[in-house]
Amino acid sequence: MRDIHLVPVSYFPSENLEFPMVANLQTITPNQLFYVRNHFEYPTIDINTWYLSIEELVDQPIKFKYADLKNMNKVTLSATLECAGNKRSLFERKAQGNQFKLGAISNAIWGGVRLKDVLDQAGVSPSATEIVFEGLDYGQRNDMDGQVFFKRSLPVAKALHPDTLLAYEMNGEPLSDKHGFPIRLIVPGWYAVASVKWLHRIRVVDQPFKGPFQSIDYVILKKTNDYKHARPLSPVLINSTIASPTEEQEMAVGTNVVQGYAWAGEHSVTKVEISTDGGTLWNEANILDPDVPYSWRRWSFAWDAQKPGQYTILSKATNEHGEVQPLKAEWNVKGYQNNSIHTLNVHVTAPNLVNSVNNILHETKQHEVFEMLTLEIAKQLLEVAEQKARQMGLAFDISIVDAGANLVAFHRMDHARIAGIEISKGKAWTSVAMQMPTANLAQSALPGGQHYGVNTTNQGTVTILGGGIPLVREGTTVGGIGVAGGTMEQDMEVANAAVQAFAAVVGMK
Ligand SMILES: Nc1nc2c(c(=O)[nH]1)N[C@H]1C(S)=C(S)[C@@H](COP(=O)(O)O)O[C@H]1N2
Ligand SMILES: [Mo]
Repeated sequence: MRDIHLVPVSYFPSENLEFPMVANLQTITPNQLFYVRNHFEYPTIDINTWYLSIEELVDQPIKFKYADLKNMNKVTLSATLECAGNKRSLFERKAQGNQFKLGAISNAIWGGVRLKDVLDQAGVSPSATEIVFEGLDYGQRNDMDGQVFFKRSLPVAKALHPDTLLAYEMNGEPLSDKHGFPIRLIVPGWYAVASVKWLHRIRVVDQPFKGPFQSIDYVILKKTNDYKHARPLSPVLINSTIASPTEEQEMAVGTNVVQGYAWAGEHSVTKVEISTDGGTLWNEANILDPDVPYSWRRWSFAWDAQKPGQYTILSKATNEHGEVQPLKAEWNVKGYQNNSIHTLNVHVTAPNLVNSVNNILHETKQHEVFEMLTLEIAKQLLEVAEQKARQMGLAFDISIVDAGANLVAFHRMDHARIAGIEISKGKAWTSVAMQMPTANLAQSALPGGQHYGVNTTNQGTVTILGGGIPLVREGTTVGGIGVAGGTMEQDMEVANAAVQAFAAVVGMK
């Protein structure tokens, strides 16, 4: 099963999904929202016959069953995994590969055993230089013949580091099939390609490993095919991302929260600075999380936007050695390690319906806000809308529609005089929402109806339908207020009253 909130990047030949960053400012990424990056189809694994073998330059080759590993000394640690291709699509000059935006990154607490403890049982030969990790997933590459397995190596020192783990747990749950069940390697602070999933064999060797995922991919190439000068990539660079607002978002004059994440690989984030004037003046953001090794830290900055206009917002992180994100990361053929200062444009306007909805969508605790849009609250909002309609002397046919009936509700909205409050936790909408971009969704769900405006943000989307306001996140309606019965302006006014009430109920401005 794929969580409907994950953002699809590609499905074939392998599944690649981004973490829906806009909607979730959380230190620990819930398992079902953790990004997914695969090179091949998922392997099928029978845990009864599976084992992990340690081979080659060791005193004693060993095979570990799942239970053997679970009986060893357990360690847990928090580590952010970032794909080296995260933000590839942000390079101005297009680079080859999956066009990841901001969400090929997530953070979890990993539980398992130290790789060192396992290797010590086998006894690593003093002549060893590298350890090779082999996954059970395989497939074809267009630059090679036959089937290729996913394999990577680590230098002995990083492999024996006490924080390098063989993980069987992710946030307290057994590792899921998509994230490497039964065992994956976790190499904290290094680009996540090192953290081999579906681990099966570990080989201790004394020669540099040259597999394609080590020497063709995941190397920094300045010129196409210039493998002579290729540099491997390993430790994660200092970086930060503005999770909200999003590119081209409309915001209201007044105080707006700018917030996001910063991370530093094997180092610590010590400072995050925000500019709202294109990079002239910088303000220090509040770092919201403690400094936990290998883990991203959320940050937040209250921006007082005094005048309407277009603004360029930037975020810049610094580590304990004073290393700072560059304004522009060095372009490379395969589009890796883009740690440019994150830059985006927003539009500040007088307060209106769109930006008040945006404010709700982009508050810190947004995921909780959606949880708060219960049937009870919907009833309250409906009352507010009814009251407003009465004040305006308009007759609205108002009804509450529950989550199971969303589709019906939308089809009914092309009729005049129907009002509904949409409360969907996703399920009822899945099939339709996954197949259509949000703008189309609005139109096709309203046969013959108009939609008054569409404001598409980077990952979250707010769509204003004819007289209605479904709040749409990652193409999925999660709640909203539909009003119809008057002119467009009248419908909007009624709906706006309910939006403001919603903001008040959930304790926001
Ligand atoms: N066996 C195997 N391990 C793998 C990969 C893979 O395709 N196969 N992808 C790597 C890459 S490039 C990344 S970014 C991470 C993604 O881990 P996730 O899917 O748990 O987020 O797994 C790494 N480990
Ligand atoms: Mo990756």
